Amino acid sequence: MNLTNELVAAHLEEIGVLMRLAGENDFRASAFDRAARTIESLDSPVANLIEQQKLTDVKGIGKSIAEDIYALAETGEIPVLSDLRERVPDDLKEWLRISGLGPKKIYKIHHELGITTLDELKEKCADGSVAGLSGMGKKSAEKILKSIEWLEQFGERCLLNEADEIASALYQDLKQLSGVEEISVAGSLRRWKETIGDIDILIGADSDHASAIFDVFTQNEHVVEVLGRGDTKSSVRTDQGRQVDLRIVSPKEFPAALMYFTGSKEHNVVMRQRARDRNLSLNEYGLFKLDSGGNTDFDQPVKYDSEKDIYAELDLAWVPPELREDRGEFAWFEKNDSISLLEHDDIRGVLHAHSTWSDGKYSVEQMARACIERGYTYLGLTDHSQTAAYAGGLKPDDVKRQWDEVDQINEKLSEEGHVFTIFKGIESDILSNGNLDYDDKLLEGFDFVIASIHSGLEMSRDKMMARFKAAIEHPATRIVGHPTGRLLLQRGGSDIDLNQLIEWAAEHNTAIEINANPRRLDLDWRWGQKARDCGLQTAICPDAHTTKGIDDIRYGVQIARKGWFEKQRVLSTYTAKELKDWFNS
Ligand code: DGT
Ligand code: CA
Ligand code: CA
Ligand code: ZN
Repeated sequence: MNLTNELVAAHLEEIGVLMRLAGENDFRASAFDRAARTIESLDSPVANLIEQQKLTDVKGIGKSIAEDIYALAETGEIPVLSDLRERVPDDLKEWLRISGLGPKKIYKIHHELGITTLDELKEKCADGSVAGLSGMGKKSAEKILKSIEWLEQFGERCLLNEADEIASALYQDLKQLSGVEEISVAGSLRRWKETIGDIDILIGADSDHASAIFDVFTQNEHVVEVLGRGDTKSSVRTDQGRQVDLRIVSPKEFPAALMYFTGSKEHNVVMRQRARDRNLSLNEYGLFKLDSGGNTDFDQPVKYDSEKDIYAELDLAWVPPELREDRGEFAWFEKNDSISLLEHDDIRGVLHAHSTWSDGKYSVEQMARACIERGYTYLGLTDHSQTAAYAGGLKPDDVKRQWDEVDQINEKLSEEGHVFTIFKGIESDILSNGNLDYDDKLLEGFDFVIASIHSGLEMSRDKMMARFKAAIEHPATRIVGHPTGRLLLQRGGSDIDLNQLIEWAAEHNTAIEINANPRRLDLDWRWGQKARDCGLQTAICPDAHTTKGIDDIRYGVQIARKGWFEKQRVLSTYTAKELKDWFNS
């Protein structure tokens, strides 16, 4: 086993969680949490310390936890963890997926009400038993119920990054096999939907290769269960519980099959109707003429070599997969040959990132260097503001000290020959009365302000809108952060009028970010047409709390494309100079 720092930290963290679920001493559980954090933030590989038997030299790693880690290195297991995994009921582990319910509360409910299943929990929330527990109350019980509903609705889906990682690994594995002439991801992942049900992969290969390709697919190291296997399709479940469908069609059929299995269903319905209107029939096998009875005449195929050819037969230009949702693409591609959408290479800098000054895991300098390594030319640093005490928000004094540090690092980087700018930003909470989180004088000193709501997300629509209005009208606000506050597959967003918000923001020359964290992807792409009509600006904001978090920009770019954003309306494509001018405009 390759023992990375992350992997060791994950094991320790799991011990902490399971200990609490088992109702054990919270103090001991916390020691595992702390150790996990420590290992995670080590500068060097923990594997070296293990090899030299020097774990206890690390502050925060005691003798007993060190023994656990050595055991992990030697045997691939930690006895305490194996024991806990056995002892804690699987149903209780399921409860962890309920947003707002931590392991301590879970144990309390489980222990005091003597229940273990999700159904029992629902019952006890509804009948007031949960509300009656000390430290719970009616509000918490209602929240739990709502979260369970969410879980039941979306539990079978996963976040974009998870699906993307699984699909890429399988894709790499399969594409090099002999006989594979064409291969593509299809379905919602090719369309870059914000969450993914199952992963679809399509291969074009002659049928005599199919069996060998399916063998490799079903024997992949991440596959834990084969759900089905036929001559042209096989479905598996991966170790993270995701379903993957692999279909193999003949290379000739590949373009039509790819179009069909990319979807969306809504897009396909319109495409099929367009075919009918032209006396044609479109299906997963190809494009065919209709016979005199109006049925598909499989003996009269229309020739095509690509998706583009098929679209052309239906009087359309090729539609990028992101736009295949029946949301205006037909009107556009009837009239236009193409569309200019944001591209990954257009992104010049990183806006919205946190450092150790608030709840980020890396220093300002580390974050800046990580941006440089990735070829970006600026970092819009935005730690949390003072009210976000839970996230280490900056007091006015901290702000000034941070500014000094930014000046120093900017100078140092410039002396080293880097053309790079760290902008002094802040992610200011929008307080419940709509005020920003510092006085105007201090706010003026920032290069730019992202205004976000982090608490009181459940206020009424009117109150929420009043908060946003005040924040947008404040001259310091340049970008509105994650407007709905939703956490995908965990909790819904605030009840707000996004049409109105987009109009206000556009009127005030304020951008609304596309928060690129796969958990958020907020602004949602469905508002793309409204944004386009209003000329709304956006920024692709990774909301990075780690250096790796910067790479979430990838998902933000895809969502911006799905929302019809072209380069010009995306601040992250500006040069540092252009951005500075825009901040001051
Ligand atoms: P998902 O898996 O829920 O994230 O969403 P999709 O879009 O990947 O849906 P999936 O996996 O059920 O099917 C993949 C594509 O295949 C879908 O986008 C369109 C096409 N497709 C599947 N079933 C049907 C159908 O009954 N009618 C039509 N028109 N297309 C279908
Ligand atoms: Ca799918
Ligand atoms: Ca599927
Ligand atoms: Zn943030």
